[in-house]
Amino acid sequence: MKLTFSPASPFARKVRIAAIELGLIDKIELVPASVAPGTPNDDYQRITPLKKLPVLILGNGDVILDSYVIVEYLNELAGGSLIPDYGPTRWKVKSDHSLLQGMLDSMLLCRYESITRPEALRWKAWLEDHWNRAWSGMARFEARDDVLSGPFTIAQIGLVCVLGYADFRFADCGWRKAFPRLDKFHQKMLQRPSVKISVPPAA
Ligand SMILES: N[C@@H](CCC(=O)N[C@@H](CS)C(=O)NCC(=O)O)C(=O)O
Repeated sequence: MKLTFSPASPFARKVRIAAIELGLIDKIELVPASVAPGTPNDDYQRITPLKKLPVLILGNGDVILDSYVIVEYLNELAGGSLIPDYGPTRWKVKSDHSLLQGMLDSMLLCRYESITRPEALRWKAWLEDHWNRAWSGMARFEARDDVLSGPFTIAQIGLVCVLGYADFRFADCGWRKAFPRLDKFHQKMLQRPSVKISVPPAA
């Protein structure tokens, strides 16, 4: 299997952490890919019209896209428990992950708005709105004991990726001071080799 990959991508990081935890990382070749809004990449778009990474390319050429769906696929392949199989816990974990995914989407849009978009076209209120969504999400998880001290699932992986991306791209945002329980959670998670090895490189 091949995974299109960038060490800066929090979505690709999510899949990498899951693959390590599930014991599948040795079966996956990480293929560097470079994508950015406003920049054509015809070769990559032949793999996925959405021109986003990561995607997982199977041995038979099938393409699985969206980081959540890739993790779901790997979890099934390995018989893992990153996504609970049934019952209320399943829906709680999936819903928590959706919130975290939305937070990552908003953070990425903030990054694109402040770096990629030409300066004259930037929209401050829109950027602040998206940052506020990510920040409000962090405040929500600060109060979620069940996630902060619960079993290791896709929700915890998603939260690690949000906090790592905040460190990587928004180093001065002050999340540790504002959310001390998230800080403690993050420190605990960094003891896992999968989390430690996938920390984004210094910007
Ligand atoms: N929902 C997608 C989001 C993936 C995504 O937004 N990836 C970013 C890289 S971190 C990307 O490819 N951006 C390029 C673009 O939006 O043009 C997933 O979870 O895989």
